[in-house]
Amino acid sequence: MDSKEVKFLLFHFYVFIMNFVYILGTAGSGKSALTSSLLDTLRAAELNAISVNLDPGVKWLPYYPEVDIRDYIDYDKIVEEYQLGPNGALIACVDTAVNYIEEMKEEIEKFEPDYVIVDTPGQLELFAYRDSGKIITSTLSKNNFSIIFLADSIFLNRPSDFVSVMLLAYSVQTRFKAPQINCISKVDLLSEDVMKRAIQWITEPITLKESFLSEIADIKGEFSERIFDILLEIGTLGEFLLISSYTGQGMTELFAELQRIHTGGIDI
Ligand SMILES: Nc1nc2c(ncn2[C@@H]2O[C@H](COP(=O)(O)OP(=O)(O)O)[C@@H](O)[C@H]2O)c(=O)[nH]1
Ligand SMILES: [Mg+2]
Repeated sequence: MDSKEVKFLLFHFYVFIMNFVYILGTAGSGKSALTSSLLDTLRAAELNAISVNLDPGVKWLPYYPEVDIRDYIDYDKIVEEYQLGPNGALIACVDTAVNYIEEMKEEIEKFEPDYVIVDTPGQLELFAYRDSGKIITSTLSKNNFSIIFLADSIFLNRPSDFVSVMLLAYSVQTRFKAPQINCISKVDLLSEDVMKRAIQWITEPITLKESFLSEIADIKGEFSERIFDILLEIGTLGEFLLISSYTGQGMTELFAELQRIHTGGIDI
């Protein structure tokens, strides 16, 4: 093989590296809205970004998915055929999706994308805590994927709410064992005071710890303190970004973090 051929192969290898980003989060946290704004951000940076919708039950999306689970699975048909309620039907749909994942992968590859943004079903547990979620991520993207974990800014109202989101973020991290960026969405809805307090909680965790411990003083105080310290040690809090898909706040930081994970030489 001469050097021209080696160069050609290297170039081909380079262009075929697809970076998968799965957006997971609590119901209604803005996963689909973030998929849309992230596509805009990546495309503005002249990257070839496509989207995959994995929510079989969604009626409307704020973006046009290049690959869509709804082309393979008919949610209404499954409800009718198996006489299931909405939650049972969604579980059946996501579990059935596993059968079509190779076909979806072929569809994705045709676009030769730099980034594949994957929008997951409304309810976090459907994707994060069922085996199908893990099968889908490993079949579609082998080990080359990251996760954006999204929680609604409503969780910034009380210290204990925020700590519970940190625990949730950690539980997703332990499930997927992938590089993960934790984000609080819809920060455009926060008052200036709550926003300031959130920034302080994130940059000076001792302030969050004090407020958290005084809020839950009567219930298992020492135990909670130890859990909080462990969360800090793991670094869960340091990685929280405050973002808004509507105003674009935090999107530059999110983009930089994604690029750092996917092209910055971090082991994934
Ligand atoms: N104010 C505000 N609303 C948002 C933002 N992102 C999403 N939403 C709204 O939150 C609701 C749920 O958003 P969606 O993307 O469907 O959430 P998903 O269920 O997690 O995919 C919708 O009414 C969105 O318009 C945001 O950044 N700011
Ligand atoms: Mg959605």
